[in-house]
Amino acid sequence: MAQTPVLQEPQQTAAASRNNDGLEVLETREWLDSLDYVLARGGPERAGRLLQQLSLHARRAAGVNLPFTATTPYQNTIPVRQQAPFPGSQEMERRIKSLVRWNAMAMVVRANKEETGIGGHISTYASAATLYEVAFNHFLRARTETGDRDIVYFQGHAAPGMYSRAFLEGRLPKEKLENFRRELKPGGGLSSYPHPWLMPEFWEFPTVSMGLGPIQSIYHARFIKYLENRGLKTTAGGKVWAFLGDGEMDEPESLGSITLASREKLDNLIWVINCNLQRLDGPVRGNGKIIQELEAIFRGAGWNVIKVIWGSDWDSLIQNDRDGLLVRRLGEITDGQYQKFFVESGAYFRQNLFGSDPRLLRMVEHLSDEQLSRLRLGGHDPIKVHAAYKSAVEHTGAPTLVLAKTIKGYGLGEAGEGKNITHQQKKLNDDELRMFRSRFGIPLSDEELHGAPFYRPADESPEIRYMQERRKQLGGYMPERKVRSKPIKQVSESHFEEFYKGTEGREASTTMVFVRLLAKLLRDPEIGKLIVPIIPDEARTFGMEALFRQVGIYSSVGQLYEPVDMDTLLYYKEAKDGQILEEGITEAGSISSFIAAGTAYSNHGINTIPFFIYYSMFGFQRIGDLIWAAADMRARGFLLGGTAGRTTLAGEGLQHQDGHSHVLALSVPNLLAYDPAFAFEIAVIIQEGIRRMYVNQESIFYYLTVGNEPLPMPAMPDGDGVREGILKGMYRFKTSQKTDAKLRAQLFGSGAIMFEVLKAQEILEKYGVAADVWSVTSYKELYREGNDYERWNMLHPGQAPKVPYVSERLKDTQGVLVAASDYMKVLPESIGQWMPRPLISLGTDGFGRSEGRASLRDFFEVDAKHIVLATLHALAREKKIESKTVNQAIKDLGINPEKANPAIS
Ligand SMILES: Cc1ncc(C[n+]2csc(CCOP(=O)(O)OP(=O)(O)O)c2C)c(N)n1
Ligand SMILES: [Mg+2]
Repeated sequence: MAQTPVLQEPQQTAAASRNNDGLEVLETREWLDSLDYVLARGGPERAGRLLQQLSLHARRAAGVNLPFTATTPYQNTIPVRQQAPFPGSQEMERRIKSLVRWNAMAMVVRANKEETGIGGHISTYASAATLYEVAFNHFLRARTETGDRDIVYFQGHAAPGMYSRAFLEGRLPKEKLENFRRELKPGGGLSSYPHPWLMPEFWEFPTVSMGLGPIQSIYHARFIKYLENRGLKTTAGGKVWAFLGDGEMDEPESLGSITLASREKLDNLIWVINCNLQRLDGPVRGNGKIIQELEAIFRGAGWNVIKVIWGSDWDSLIQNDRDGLLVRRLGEITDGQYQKFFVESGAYFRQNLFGSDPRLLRMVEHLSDEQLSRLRLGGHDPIKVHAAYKSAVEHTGAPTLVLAKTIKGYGLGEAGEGKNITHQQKKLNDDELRMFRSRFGIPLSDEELHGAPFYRPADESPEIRYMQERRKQLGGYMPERKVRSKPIKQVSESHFEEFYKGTEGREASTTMVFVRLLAKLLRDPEIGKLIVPIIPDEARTFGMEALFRQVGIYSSVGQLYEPVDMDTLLYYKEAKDGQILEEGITEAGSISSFIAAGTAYSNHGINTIPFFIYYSMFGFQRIGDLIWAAADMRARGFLLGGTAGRTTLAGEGLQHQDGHSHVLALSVPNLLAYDPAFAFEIAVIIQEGIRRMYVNQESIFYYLTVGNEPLPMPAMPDGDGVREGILKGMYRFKTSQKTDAKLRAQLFGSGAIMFEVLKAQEILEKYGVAADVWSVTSYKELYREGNDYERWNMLHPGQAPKVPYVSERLKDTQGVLVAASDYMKVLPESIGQWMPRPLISLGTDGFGRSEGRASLRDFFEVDAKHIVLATLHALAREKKIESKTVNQAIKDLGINPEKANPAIS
């Protein structure tokens, strides 16, 4: 129950209002007095029941329909009398907070003095300092009594505050702070924002691409419950905290999954939204109220919402507001206007907020303008923030949202407090530094101020001792990233052997092969339980429904219904210990689960191995930023682009047919990308992936494309170098038997197009061309290695040059070079520079079409006949054959030379 009940006056005409005014006031007072009596006797619960009965009665008796409202009045959710007492020393914590504020500000100011334009943010942390300090001193547990830990997503551009605190804790030396945003300085610096890739012992979650922290925190909290329900995580009780911006809530990823959190009753999740009412350019909702808007959204979604709007200074004003006049007035004012109040004088505040009604003016007549302008907001009051957090951690059955009202740039005064420019403020002049120093009581003299020096009291000072003691009580420092898991044992070879033999003429798609391998791995006594299959509602598309029954679909409540297909072998089995994460139609949610599972080795000391399979088109281009975050976070696991290939996915057309995910995959530095053609290639790649990621503990992850075209899977060729070649990116799959031929070619195929290349090899024999066929499993690996060696050679003149794998493998080959894949031409071209002769690349540039495979491959010019044509064309270019032979071939092969160019049609 809220504190003083606020009267929502019904709308009425002006005349009625005049006639009834006196009577209404009297009547209202009588009702309120009665309610107060009930409250005093029966408590808030009894009062709540009574109000519900009243509203029911009014509806039944006279059809009175109270207007739907998802919001509560514009006041704190926790009434003063239910507020938990503050457990620490307020004075000491204020002093510590001031020191953190100072050094955070100094870090940005100094960095920009040294190098103009280096950037950084002062005002975000300035507004959030209390929200963080209360959490650091009382709530965020690096280790709980049971050995669990809290997981914290820090707001990306509040990073200076986290560095500043770590400096005071003695964890970061001054030199590092000097090099904020200068990571290439000798000795290293500090990342602008949280980047585990760059600061692997400090940051855990890259949150600065806004919206990614919110969605990841939800799926992380859910993944923790999954680990617990499956018996993989034995410690419990940790919370997931996410500190977020109010502007950040505009990102679709921020709000898109909030109902998952309530549906799954994630009471281990707490969001703190810093409602400073501003984003980068200006107000978040100048003409509205972001706190009320978010309250409505989250309450509607089933969250426990705690508003922290007014500081303790407002308590008596609000308590004396018997008729709810003040709270109503506070609720009328727009955020844009509040922002104006923050920067204006107390007189302006009095006149414009309270001046609308003489009764309001009377409420504040005992306060001077100065006192009025200093009335603190809830988000700057440790008592209110503490009470909110305490209530949040104790809440059960639903996630909690704390909405804290603050001022952006708090404490910056003229330099930007509450101003629209504040987000970008990076410089303070001497006067402004002096003001900041005095306001927060930093013991630096005027002379010392110039240059904004860092300030850290001695280790023995009461401030440092206090903060160290608090962190000790809470189990250690935060943030801190470490690898908490041990390597796993090498996986048994036996799971993979079947795939080396091939399918002996039977047809199987590479997706089927993958699913079969996954099913085997799931049965492994060691790693089986660690595997996390993740699917965004496509299991049937990928032929994975057999897994439903084998390992079950995770559901926190089990299966509360009799599935419609119960009598079938492969029924839709949900279970509390189900292993599959069937995420529904959300690639963003699924990759968030992938990230949670792929980083559990560090976050929770559990080596879960995620396999996330999805429509390849909806991976890199749809959720590329989350994949980038996964890379930054050193996530491990396998991404599987299913139904891949622009021409291999028949029928689905322009939106589904992916011919570029491998090009986009080039951009992710620690990702290995493979386009396997055969079952044995998949087996080799996955076996090696598990070894490198979970035995060797390398910070890499994998992308494999798998197709749905049924094809006969051959046996793995004998010979050394095949396994190595598969992993390094290429190997010779089939050497031409035509030893006497004068005309020669080397053909490169990948994925399903490999089979077109093999067909082309046969046709070419009819033209007297002996072609060897290579399987290129990974252009990306070849490209990476080629560049690596190229660079080394450039930097080491006079030394024996390193030879890229491509060059080494092709050096003794003869003939023209032709590559064909189901991806853009640029993919093979990316390694052309290390080939001994010019390469002709066939690929699928352009928009897809709804068509069958044969027509698509003809349209995109990647089928056998076009590979033959490209080879003959290359031979003619080399003057090995005459152009009329090529012309004849065009006719014989039935190619229309005037057909439209697929790349631009
Ligand atoms: C996806 C994305 N878009 C844009 C930005 C650039 N950006 C950084 S901070 C910011 C404003 C943040 O406002 P808010 O979330 O309210 O945070 P505050 O600083 O006010 O706490 C913007 C637009 C970003 N970091 N990420
Ligand atoms: Mg903001």
